[in-house]
This record gives sequence, structure tokens and C-alpha cells, in this order.
Amino acid sequence: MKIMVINPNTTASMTRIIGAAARNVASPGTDIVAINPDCGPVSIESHYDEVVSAMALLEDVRLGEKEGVDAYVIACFGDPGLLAAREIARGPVLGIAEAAMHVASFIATRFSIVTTLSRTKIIAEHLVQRYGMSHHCVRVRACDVAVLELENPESGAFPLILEECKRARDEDGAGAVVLGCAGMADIVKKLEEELGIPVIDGVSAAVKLAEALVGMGVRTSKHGDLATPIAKPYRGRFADYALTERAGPASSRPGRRAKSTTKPNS
Ligand code: 2AL
Repeated sequence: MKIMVINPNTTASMTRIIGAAARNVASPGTDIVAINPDCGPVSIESHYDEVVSAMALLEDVRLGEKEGVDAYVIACFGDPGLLAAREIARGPVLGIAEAAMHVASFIATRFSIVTTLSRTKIIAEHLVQRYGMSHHCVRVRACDVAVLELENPESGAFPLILEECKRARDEDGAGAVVLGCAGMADIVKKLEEELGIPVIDGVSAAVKLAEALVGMGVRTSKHGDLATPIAKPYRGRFADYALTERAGPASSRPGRRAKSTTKPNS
């Protein structure tokens, strides 16, 4: 099966981390296509970043539908464009926040989320409510490290994240920690060794859930609000986003996607 893992920000080095995490858990025979768009914010840390990044993300889903992608993972903890992507995809679309929270709820009665900035903490708190996870998520914590600083060895990000994870374990009584940024996917094992409790990375969680859903033969429901959007003209710069009656997504503009880091895992 082919799973498209979309990092909706435009930082290719983060896409490599995300792709590696996805391939690390993918079953033999699962092709992970890890990509990021070439237009949009370099990191996603606000509602505004989320909306702008969702536009390019939806273009990638439209391309994926033409290429026969079986499932999609939106690899940003705000799950930008999740429901819109579900409207235009046949197969399952998983956001890493929703996937991680569900996985954490299976293995612990209470979990805390450790995310990047204080403002993204508020966005994550809204997601907890939207996903019906308020009874499971005891607290959302921020380590006040910007997304791109996660990749900077000089930033001291790891000790700050570890400190918040320890507080989650000791002060919140959390049985598991959910990592609140796709850019943290490469530190899961190191954190687990230090903490001694499960640490859930949404990229891994979403890939395994996507494999399970595709394996079960379930697809995104096209009854109700997730049906293909009603065809209508879009005006001006967004004309190409209009969906055609027959085939759903219209032809996508070529050349908008950043170079794919496709590598079938063996
Ligand atoms: C994220 C993420 O996962 N990727 C990104 O650019 N921003 N989320 C976050 N809470 O910082």
C-alpha cells in the first residue's frame, strides 16, 4: 500500500525526520511517500500558518488521488486541513494529533501533551476538546521551543522537552506523553529511556493506524459532510482549486510540490 505522509510546512530537513520515523514503523510492502509543499510557511505555529499551509497540503492530496495513494498522514500537530483533506480523499486521512491521542488513550488512562510554544499549546488544547479527549488528556504543556529550533543542536531543545515530559510524569501523573510536534519524531526513544513511560509520536501512530484502516478495507465515508465538495467555480487566484463534478479534484497545477523523498521501505 502507498501512504503519503505530508509535512505541511516547507522545511525539507523536517520532512526527512518525519519520513524516517514513518519508514521505521511501516510494514514491509508499505511505500511511504514523504513530501512537503514548496510554498507556504517554513513552520506551522499559528492559526494563520495552519490555514495557509492547508492550501498546498490539499493540492498534494489531489495529486495523491490521481496517483492511487491508499492513505494520507498530515504530519503537523495542528492537524491542518484534516477534514477538508477527508472530503477530497477516498482513503483514510490521519492527522498526527488525533492519531497520537487515540493511541495514548489505549495504553494509559491519562496522558499529557508536550508541545512547542505556548500559543500552540492553546491550539492543542482545542484539539483535545474537538477529539473528545478531555477525559484522557490531563494537561497540555509547552516547552517554549520554536519548531525550527528543534533541529538546532545549539538550542538546548532536548533538555527542555525532557524537563516538561518529566513534569508530565511526576506532576500530572500522566501514564504516557504525547509529543506535540512532528519535528520531535526523532527523539522518542531517547525520551522513553529517560522517562520510563511510553512516549507517543504522532507520525508513527498515524502510519500504523493508516495501515490498519487500509488493511481493514475502510475508506473515508462519502455520506454527509465528508462527501466530495459540491462542484462550483472558484474565482481569481484560487480558480484551480475548484473541483469538477465528475472526478472530484480537477487537474492540479504541476510543479507545486517539493521534491518527493519517496523511498519504498523494504
Ligand atoms: C507543528 C508541527 O508538527 N509542525 C510544524 O511546523 N508545527 N506543530 C507544533 N505544535 O509546533
